[in-house]
Amino acid sequence: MKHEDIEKLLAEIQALECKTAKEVEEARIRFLGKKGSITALFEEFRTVDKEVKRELGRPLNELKQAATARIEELKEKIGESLASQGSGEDLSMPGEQLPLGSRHPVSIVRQQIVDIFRKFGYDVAEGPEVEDDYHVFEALNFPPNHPARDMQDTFFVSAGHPNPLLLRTHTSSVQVRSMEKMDLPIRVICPGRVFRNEAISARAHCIFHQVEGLYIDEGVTFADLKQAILLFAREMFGPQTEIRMRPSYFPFTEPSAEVDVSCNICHGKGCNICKGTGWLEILGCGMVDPNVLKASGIDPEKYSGFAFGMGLERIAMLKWRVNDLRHYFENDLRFLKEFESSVEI
Ligand code: 2U9
Repeated sequence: MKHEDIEKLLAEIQALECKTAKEVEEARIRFLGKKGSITALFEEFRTVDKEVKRELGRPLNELKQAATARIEELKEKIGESLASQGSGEDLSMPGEQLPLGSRHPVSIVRQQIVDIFRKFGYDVAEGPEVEDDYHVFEALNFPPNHPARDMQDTFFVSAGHPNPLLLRTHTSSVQVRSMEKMDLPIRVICPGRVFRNEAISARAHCIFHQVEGLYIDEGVTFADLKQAILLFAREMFGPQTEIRMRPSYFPFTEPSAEVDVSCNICHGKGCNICKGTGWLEILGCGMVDPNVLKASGIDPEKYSGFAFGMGLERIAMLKWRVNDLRHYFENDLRFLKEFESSVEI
């Protein structure tokens, strides 16, 4: 072990330059690692005689200190320049373009319907999906033993007697809440998700979406209902659209009707969409039953009203000729991309 060995390493250390953190670490290992050249000198130092120890002890220690300090200095320098470079990315480059998604067909139809009724002066109201028996059935004139209240048709959340919690089977509960709190006249439209205990198939699903509407004022008649539905149908399906009404029954309306629109695919000639009839069923409606008005504290002698309801999946099925309800809930991109051109941004 000679003085020159130490001096040679010291010169190397002082001249050491590194460009990356990896190079600094490699240099540290080369000089100070277990098998590093400075470590090797320290091992040799243990074997030399006293006189050499006295002579080379201090320079050897100084060599180690100089190496450690230089390595630390280089580490700091590289750390600073990395920080000043940020992540190394060129931030002036244009970003990667994210693919634009498309609106779901049910959302598109809901928005169209809501926009039409907004134009007619209706407010939009929303309410809870977990509702109580009172707002879904009792206040809407459903008799206590009505089949819709059966466990086979309704998802119950809690058994609570006499007013169990359940998943609403229609959005009519929102209109009941509007009648409870809004001043008259009421013109309200209620879009929302509803739940029915149905076996899932191409034609039925346990979750679907509705838009319901309610109009209450003095002197509202069936003629007003018919005109509102006709105007809506022409806005929604085109100005040539005709409607027809067929008598029906709902616990909450009397009289009640189902509404068909003229098939704008075959224009009445008969096709497989309208099953050869020239008509497509799109909604149900009627004059609000006096018992329903009374239940929410509205005097049926003074006020009358009409209501209507429609299923959005069904309307979207007719519009885009979708043949299986399950497509709406599967989020298959091949299906969703079909509606890209319908996006209005
Ligand atoms: C109040 C009073 C009356 C809402 C109405 C219908 C007729 C109707 C169905 C269409 C297809 C439900 O989605 S569907 O299965 N709805 O036929 N709905 S009248 O009547 C109301 C609502 C609220 C207070």
